Amino acid sequence: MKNKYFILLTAILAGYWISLIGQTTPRQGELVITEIMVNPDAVSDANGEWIEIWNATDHDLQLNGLIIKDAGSNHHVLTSTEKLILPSKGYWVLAKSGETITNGGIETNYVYQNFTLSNTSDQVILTASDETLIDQVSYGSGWPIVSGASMELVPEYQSFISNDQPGHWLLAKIPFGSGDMGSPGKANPVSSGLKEWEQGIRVDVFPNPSQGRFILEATFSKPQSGEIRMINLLGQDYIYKTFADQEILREVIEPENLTPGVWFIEVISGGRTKVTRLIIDR
Ligand SMILES: [Ca+2]
Ligand SMILES: [Ca+2]
Repeated sequence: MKNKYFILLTAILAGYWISLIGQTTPRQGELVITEIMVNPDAVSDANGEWIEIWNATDHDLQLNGLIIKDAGSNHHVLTSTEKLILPSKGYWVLAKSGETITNGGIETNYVYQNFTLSNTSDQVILTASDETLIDQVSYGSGWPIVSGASMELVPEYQSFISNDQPGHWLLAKIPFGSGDMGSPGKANPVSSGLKEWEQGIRVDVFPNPSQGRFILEATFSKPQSGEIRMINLLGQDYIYKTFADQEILREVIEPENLTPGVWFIEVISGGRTKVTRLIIDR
């Protein structure tokens, strides 16, 4: 009888030991932040923000107890009754919402709370349960942040040190789910060029002056995502629209009830703004 319990206990301990060896908790550099959706356009920020992480090791990692936080008050501990296992060399998407209808059409591996991404500057910090650092990314001015596209870490810089540099990140250019750009849960595409978002913009408006109807053409040296805004000296806003993955943008705009006078058309892309003057004369 005694012997039977001993065998049972040994078997349980052996199983526990195997699971400990097979799935360790991550240490510094073993997880890498590879993609960040700061400012979704197809869905709201409240539902559509997400972060992609990558297991850089040749073994599975157990993420229960992992902390995601910023330098401020955002703080979340990954919690589940089940084991949260990120396979070797695999990608996980940590997201605000697990509902594909409202989160932009992404498959999520984990849904967090109390963590939001500022559209201008913020930090994504991953630590172990004892707050020792695993990886962090601090983005801000000079980073490729636009509405409707994620920032993707260029694959050749896929390490926890290289992802600190803004020049190692690019705007995503391939659509997913509901139409925003990104590659959630998948390896980032190898890009042909660097810093497409820094390329120039050419904007033409004709006829100008216009009696109402006019054509707006914006030409980019590489496909771009961004926004168009039309404002006048009184601060009146007429159109506000976003575009994605466009090399030549051509819009026929037929404004109704537009106040005659000087209007400014702003094409905003990759943190740059091109302003063109338009006279409405009628
Ligand atoms: Ca880092
Ligand atoms: Ca990706």
